Amino acid sequence: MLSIPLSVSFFRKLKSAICGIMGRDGVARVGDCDLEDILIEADFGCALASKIAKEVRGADNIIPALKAKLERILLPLFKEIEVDSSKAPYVMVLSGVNGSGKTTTVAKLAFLLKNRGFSVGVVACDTFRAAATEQLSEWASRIGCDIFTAGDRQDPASVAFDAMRSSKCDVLIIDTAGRLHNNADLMNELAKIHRVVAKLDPTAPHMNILVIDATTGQNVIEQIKEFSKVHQISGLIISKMDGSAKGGAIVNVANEFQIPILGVGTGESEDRLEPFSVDKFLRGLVE
Ligand SMILES: Nc1nc2c(ncn2[C@@H]2O[C@H](COP(=O)(O)OP(=O)(O)O)[C@@H](O)[C@H]2O)c(=O)[nH]1
Ligand SMILES: [Mg+2]
Repeated sequence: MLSIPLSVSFFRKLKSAICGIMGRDGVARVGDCDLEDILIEADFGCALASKIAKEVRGADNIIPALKAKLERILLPLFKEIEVDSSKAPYVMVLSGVNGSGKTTTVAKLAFLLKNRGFSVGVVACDTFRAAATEQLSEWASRIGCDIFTAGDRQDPASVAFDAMRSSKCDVLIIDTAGRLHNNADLMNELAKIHRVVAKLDPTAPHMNILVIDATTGQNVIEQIKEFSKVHQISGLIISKMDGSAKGGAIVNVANEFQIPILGVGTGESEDRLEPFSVDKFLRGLVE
């Protein structure tokens, strides 16, 4: 099945906004302010919008100049998901705010890595909502991977600990809660999962993946800052790129944090995780 081109509609809109203010000769020579406004509206954030507007000023044609600029920001951040099998179990922890797509992304990663020949277990550490374990169990039976769930009143960190101790899997993918009573609870719980996992393997968790929802806009910056306080983020997976992706916010994130983008979610099923492709991402700008 052909995947929906990432962010095409977003960049098409951006392009038509720029074309709307270009000269009669068809060449997009726009003033700093015009372009800056358009970029701010497209969620690039004020500072980056202003920087890009200044840098592409005077270009013979704004569209290719803008594309080249965005490529320079985004290209270094592409990274493949890799598993170091000498670490078995290689532990991945997925975090993110409620509804960002963590549980779905756990399933997508399990599917991807199972297809690469790894034995995979998923760990239901979102014990905050009963439905969350059920959701992950359904995914596990659909994909055909192991699942580790909580016993009665077991806390999330001990679920992770038990999973690590008993698993014979090459990879363990830990699903976490996105909302607790307050933000401090959520961050403490994540930190505790990290601590107990490290008790069994000081190098674990081997990968901390933050799942961000592409439709979120500028709030993504705040989310990254918050989660970075708990652990170093190894990479981002951007979910819901098939929706009305706020392309500008992703460029802003890339520019501000230099965190690798490990993949993008382009749908709800397990096979909808793709490597981040800058070409695809920017396609709407040039088509
Ligand atoms: N269209 C689309 N929907 C997604 C994607 N990833 C997750 N979702 C949907 O977003 C909703 C929340 O996902 P979930 O994994 O439960 O989020 P969590 O609360 O972070 O665990 C669900 O309805 C998912 O089907 C994606 O890449 N594309
Ligand atoms: Mg969930």
